Amino acid sequence: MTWRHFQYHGFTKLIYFSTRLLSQKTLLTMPGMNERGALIVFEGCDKSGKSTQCSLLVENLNRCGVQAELVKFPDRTTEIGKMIDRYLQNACFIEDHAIHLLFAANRWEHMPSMTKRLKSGVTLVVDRYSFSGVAYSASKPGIELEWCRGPEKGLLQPDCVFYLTLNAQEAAMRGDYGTERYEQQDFQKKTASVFENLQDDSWKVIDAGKSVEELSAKIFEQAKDIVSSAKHRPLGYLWKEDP
Ligand code: T5A
Repeated sequence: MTWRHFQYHGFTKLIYFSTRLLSQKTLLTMPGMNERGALIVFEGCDKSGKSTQCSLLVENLNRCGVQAELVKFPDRTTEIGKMIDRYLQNACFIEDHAIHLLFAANRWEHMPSMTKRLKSGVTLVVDRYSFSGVAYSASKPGIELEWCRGPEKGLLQPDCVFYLTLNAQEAAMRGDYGTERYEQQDFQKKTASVFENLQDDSWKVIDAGKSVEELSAKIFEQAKDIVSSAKHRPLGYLWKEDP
């Protein structure tokens, strides 16, 4: 074998073994590459403890090796979100239909990033979603529930909705209740009744009057099953089949 031949074959072998090593390593470090993450939504009236439970669920899932991230609606940091924030703080007036469309637009602007993360295997824990959008707007006089669902159709379908229930009087005793636009007991009672109309088989109703620890343990147990069963199910789209 000439020096040239040796160089050629040596180089080819080097490429071959490096490629094999790399592909083995990729398989080892990326098990279940085609598995998607679960879309887990928390809903409920104001101060029912959604944000507290969302954060705890993300922590618990990450601790047991499930990659999970928090998403919150409204996202008050985007340009649309800043308008929503001013509206909620009673700093401006926005017509009822128009604010409804802004809340929905705030979700649509996150769909590409949420879809990408779910497909890459990350579980998303979402603090409020389209059901809040519909429940709060449809509680206002003159706005039809069906009209409210329109701009939400086609958003990602949650694998599960944890619905935290707490009566309006108990909620009013929590945190800084009353500082934002919708934090009034009569209005909250109306939103609770709309939430009840929106429930389907994917909803899990949780009595939010229990302690933080008791709730988070119960939710974590159920969430582990949801993450497992979502892995190979295709992503769905909200209210797409409805007339
Ligand atoms: N909205 C929202 C719409 O109209 N359309 C939409 O499309 C959307 C997405 C802002 C408003 O916007 C409306 C709905 C709302 O009115 P937001 O930003 O989610 O929505 O409002 P927040 O103020 O962030 O959230 P909430 O007021 O709903 O509170 P949470 O998240 O339910 O409750 P949390 O966890 O912050 O806890 C509240 C207090 O209770 C205590 C906590 O320590 C805290 O002080 N607490 C408990 N106390 C006793 N026992 C427990 N188990 C407790 N859990 C929490």
